[in-house]
Amino acid sequence: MDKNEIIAILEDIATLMELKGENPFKVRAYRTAARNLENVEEDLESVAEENRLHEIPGIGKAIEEKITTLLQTDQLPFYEDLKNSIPPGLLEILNVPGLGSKKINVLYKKLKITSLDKLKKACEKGKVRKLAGFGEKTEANILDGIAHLEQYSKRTLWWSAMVMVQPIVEKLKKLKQVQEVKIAGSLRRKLETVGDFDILIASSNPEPIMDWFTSQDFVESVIAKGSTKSSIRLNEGIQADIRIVPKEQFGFALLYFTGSKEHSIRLRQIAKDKGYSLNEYALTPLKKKLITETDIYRALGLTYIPPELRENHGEIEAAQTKGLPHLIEESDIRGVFHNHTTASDGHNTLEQMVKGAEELGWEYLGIADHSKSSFQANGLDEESLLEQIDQIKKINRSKKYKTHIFSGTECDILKNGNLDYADEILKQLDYVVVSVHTRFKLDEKEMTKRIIKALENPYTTMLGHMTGRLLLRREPYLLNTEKIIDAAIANGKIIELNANPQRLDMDWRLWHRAKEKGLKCSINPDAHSVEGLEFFRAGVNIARKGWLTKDDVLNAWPLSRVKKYLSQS
Ligand code: DGT
Ligand code: CA
Ligand code: CA
Ligand code: ZN
Repeated sequence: MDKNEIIAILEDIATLMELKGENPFKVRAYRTAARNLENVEEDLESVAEENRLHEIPGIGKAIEEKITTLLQTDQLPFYEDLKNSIPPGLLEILNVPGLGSKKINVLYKKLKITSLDKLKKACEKGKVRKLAGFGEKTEANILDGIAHLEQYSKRTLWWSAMVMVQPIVEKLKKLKQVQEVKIAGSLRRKLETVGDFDILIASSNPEPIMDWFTSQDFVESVIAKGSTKSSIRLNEGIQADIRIVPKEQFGFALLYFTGSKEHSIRLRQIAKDKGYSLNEYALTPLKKKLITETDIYRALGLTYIPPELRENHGEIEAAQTKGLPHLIEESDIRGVFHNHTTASDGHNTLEQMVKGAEELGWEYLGIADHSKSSFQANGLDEESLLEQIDQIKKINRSKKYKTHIFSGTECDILKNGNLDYADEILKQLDYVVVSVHTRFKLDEKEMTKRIIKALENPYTTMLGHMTGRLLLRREPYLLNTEKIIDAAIANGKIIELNANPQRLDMDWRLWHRAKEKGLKCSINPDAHSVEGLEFFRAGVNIARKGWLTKDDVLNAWPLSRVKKYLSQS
């Protein structure tokens, strides 16, 4: 077991103990231990072998023993017992935004609340507001939070969905009856979250495929089974719809089941206006053989529309006039800017990150560790940041890597819109990403003003994760996105497209218009490890959904153009 897993378990233990209402000093001891472990740079196993764990501040005998057990056996009976001693419904309540373990303990003790359902009913009856420390506002927030959770539980992040569906598709491809397999629906349109999986297969012999599909280990239950159409529930709880069509219908079926519904409705209307009828089987009465989606679009007088754009956001009109943009592709990316190292809360060192970027074939890599106010993320004080700038200069001069390193920061936007470092520091950096990490609860006006002030700072290069949302976990903070986009353009600043699959922020629905107004984008993985660099792919998907071309995206530009841009901004 590695350090990060152990830290997560120690934090979990603290939360669970707090849920049970245990001694706050004991709870704090686990939190402190977890935090101090973050700062240990040595290999934890060697520290343990040399019996030096207790030398780490905040780690006493009891916690030392637990860490040793975890390192040696990958398990901790104390932790398992603790988990088992808590009603599972209480753990679920932990997911309600704004409800911490202390408050949940009060709900449990005073109102015997042990599940989300019971909590919802108690709020509806006005029982929660009467508890000390709760009040009407808290009660309303809890109800709001539960409503969001119910929505969240119906969908899955695109990135996680792909991890589940990809191996299934690979297995299907190997079946001899299968002529072609495609993922359809929102998954193919690369929507940030998906409701279910739609898998389309071409075959002249569907029965054996359906028999295979409905009897696999990954299937939890079969919802409906027919010879050409089935629905199953995967072990992960997600539904998958599978349809099998003859090869000659494949293009039509693919077009139909890719959707979106709104896009398809428009296509059917265009067909109708031309005197045809379009459905998932054919375009009648056209006799000509239409094989691919491209053929079908062409028959309707349209150029091919990539799945990402099929949202009825103006793509039909653009395809009628051959005006679709040449969308950015993964291979256009030449580097990325928003990345963390072990200097703040990343899991890999600067050089490991550079090596990772080099392996991806990138011309440049920007390092943007957290700033000093982000103490929860081990933000850098001025001295450490200046050291990092020096370190980067040395590595660049040494020409040890093919990838050029830019020194940057992810600088906190303070409550009043000021930045977390003074100008003398900021001016020594190649670029500055500015982000909100605290005080999420400001009203819309104040939050908008705060962010615009940060955009007006001459040293700001780009705005990080604009809305602070975490998909299926946390709603955006209140802000006027239109005003922020306009302020970014007016001040010549970039807005990032944070490519972390849980953020994908700024949202694709805003990019199309923003880029027409002149806004530039940077696709930023917000990587906290070498593997995290891979998130750039999720960002490219969303950039495509936002109609972006490689010219709209800073990190698709060659090194020389980027250097010039950064030196002028
Ligand atoms: P999701 O699953 O909620 O993330 O979104 P989709 O788009 O994957 O929707 P889903 O799975 O219900 O259906 C897959 C596709 O099938 C959808 O994108 C378009 C097509 N489709 C489904 N229902 C209808 C419908 O009532 N009318 C039309 N025209 N197409 C439909
Ligand atoms: Ca779907
Ligand atoms: Ca479906
Ligand atoms: Zn951040």
